[in-house]
Formats: sequence, C-alpha cells, structure tokens
Amino acid sequence: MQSGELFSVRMRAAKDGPHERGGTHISGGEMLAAFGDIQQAVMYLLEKGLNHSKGRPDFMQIQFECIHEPAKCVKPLKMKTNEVETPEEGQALAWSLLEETGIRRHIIDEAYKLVSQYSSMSGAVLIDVHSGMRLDNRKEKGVRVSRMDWQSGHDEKWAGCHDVPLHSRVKEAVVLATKVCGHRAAVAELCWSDDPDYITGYVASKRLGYQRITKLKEYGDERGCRIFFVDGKEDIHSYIHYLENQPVIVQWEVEE
Ligand code: WAQ
Ligand code: MG
Repeated sequence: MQSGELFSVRMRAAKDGPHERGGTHISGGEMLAAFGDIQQAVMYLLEKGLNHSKGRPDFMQIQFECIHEPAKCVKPLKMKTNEVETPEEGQALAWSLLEETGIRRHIIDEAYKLVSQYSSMSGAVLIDVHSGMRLDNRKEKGVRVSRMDWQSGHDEKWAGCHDVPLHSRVKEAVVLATKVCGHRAAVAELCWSDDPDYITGYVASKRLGYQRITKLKEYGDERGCRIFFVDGKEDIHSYIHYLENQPVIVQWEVEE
C-alpha cells in the first residue's frame, strides 16, 4: 500500500451461519490498500477464508471502505523466537514473560479461564491488570483490531532480516501486536491461534517485543487465545477506538 487515498479491506468467514446468528468463526483478515490494490487484497482475503484448516465456511463478508483519518507509521516490535519442547513448557514461559511486565499470576490465570469459556471468538478480550476484570462488553465476539498493515514490500525486507518463514500468518501477527502494544493503555498481549494446525503463539509488550513461543497448545486443538492486558486506569474507550479505527502502517528500513 502506498501514499494517497487508503482503503481498509476486511473479511470475516463463519460456518453454520453468520457470526451474529451464532455461526462458528472460521477466519478473518484486515488489510490496508491503495485503490489500485483493492482487487488483489480482496482476492487474498477470499482465498484465506475459503481454504481454512477450521473447515469450509458457509458465510463470508468482504468489505472495503475509504479511510479519512491519517495513518500512523510505526516500526515493528523486535522479535525473538523461544524454542520449547512441550505446550506445558511454552505456557510456563508465556506466564513468566507476562509476569515480567508486572501482571500478577492470579490475574493471568483468571483471564485465561475467562477466554477458555468461549469456543470461537473472532476478536480479543481486554483484561484490566489491576482488577482482573474484563473491560470490553463485546461478549463472545471480543474486540477486533482493524486498519493495520505493512508498508508495501517492507514485510519481505523484515522477514529477510529475521530468519523467519515469510508466512503471512507471522507478518499479520507482528502487525497486530505492534498496533496493540503501541498505545499507552497496553500492558501486554497473549496469543495463540485457534487453527488446529498451528501451535506457535506469542507474548508481546512494548518492552519485551514480540516473543514467539514455538508450542503453546497441542496439534488438533481448536481453542485459541487472544488477551489484551491493559491498564484500567487509562481511558479504555479511547483504546478500543484506537484498536478498531486508527490506521497504522508498519515500516521496516534496513539499517546500513
Ligand atoms: N483482532 C482481535 N482479535 C483477533 C484478530 C484481530 N484482528 N484476529 C484474530 N483474533 C483473535 C480471534 O479470537 C482468533 O480466534 C484468535 O485471535 C486467533 O487468531 O508464528 O494465527 O488468526 O509468530 O488464528 C501467532 C503466532 C499466530 C505467529 C496467531 O491467530 C508466529 C494466529 P488467528
Ligand atoms: Mg484462526
């Protein structure tokens, strides 16, 4: 995506009906595109939702809209990959990284118990690090972060410098975590996929960066997790508005 008029392109797919009628979430995606790149973005998102390890969707919505707010340009979070042998070891590491950001263990446990109640969320749960209370009122839907993407071509350069597979999944997760952690209300994020064939997840914060953990669940498990730990003393309404509406472009310049 380049300068000039910018469009937000979004997709959501479900089975057994649309999300709002109780359908199971299969896949979602969000991109930013210049007008001339909309077709390519729509095709990418169509393919993403149609061929998914969670199954065949019977509902999909793809939409685009022109963005009028100016985009904020940021650098990606620094990335580290932590190799672990088992999901138990992975979760223990995730919990201790979250504790390093100052979150108390019982708050992490309660937050995890809370998201485990939902079988197919399409968004994230916001938890206050002081009280452990859930701060969004989006029930089983959660808050869906939108309007973020790499500057065209910068994702390839970034992946080339980091020795990670150039999976769209990794690039998309880094963009999301960078946006989520780029606000003063953010403390940390905990995430792993709900896709049965993907078991690597991460803990992210501004200071820790994007800490990949190679095993956070067993293969075949369709339970995902996305928790945004936030400082409830900040204005949460404006944080949610930022997550859903503020356009964010991630830029990576190779240092000479
Ligand atoms: N905003 C909020 N929550 C989201 C969003 C979004 N844009 N996208 C996904 N989620 C939530 C939702 O509840 C999903 O069910 C859950 O996260 C998992 O989404 O190797 O693939 O897209 O470095 O399945 C991370 C590790 C992969 C990548 C995460 O998540 C790596 C992943 P998925
Ligand atoms: Mg998924």
